[in-house]
Amino acid sequence: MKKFLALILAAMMMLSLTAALADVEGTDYTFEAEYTELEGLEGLGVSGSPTGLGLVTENAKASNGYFVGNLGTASPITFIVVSDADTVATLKIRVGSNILGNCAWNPTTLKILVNGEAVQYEEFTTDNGDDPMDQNNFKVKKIGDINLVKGENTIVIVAGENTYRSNLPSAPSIDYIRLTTAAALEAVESEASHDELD
Ligand SMILES: [Ca+2]
Repeated sequence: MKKFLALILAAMMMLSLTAALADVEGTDYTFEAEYTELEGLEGLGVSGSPTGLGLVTENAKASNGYFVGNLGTASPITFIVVSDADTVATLKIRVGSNILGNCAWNPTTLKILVNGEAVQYEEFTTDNGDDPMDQNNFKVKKIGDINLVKGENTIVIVAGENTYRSNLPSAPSIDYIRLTTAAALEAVESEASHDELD
């Protein structure tokens, strides 16, 4: 009987593993970083430290025309996403180099937290690219599948342990996050950001 149960358990584990490896099907939801609540955040600039909406920069190659950048440990970007069900979603982020040169981002150098839990993801890199007029060189990076709960969820992206900006921890510039899921999602966005940018 024990052996039988063990077999059932093994089969179930394999099934759930298969499910985890398959791409999540559903709708793509894009949430712009510039619409998150930026008030009270302190950034990390080349000269001086931008704060709040000062973290937003206009850029023709950014989705919605803006991105947030010059981020440090005191400027976590927090996306608040309301889901109509407990669900799994594939998380992608569109990030730029923030003119930091070649940087490697991984769960140590860049923390991504979903409902307070650090997401383990494969390292990705950003670089300034070849175009001197576009030193952000935005790219979409797949982070992986995350669990969302019914109701409010927080997805935080914040500088981890690194020395990428003048020996201080920084982060890539962030254009947006994209979630693909079967659930219906809605973002809670900053009125101040909408008032300023729309
Ligand atoms: Ca954007």
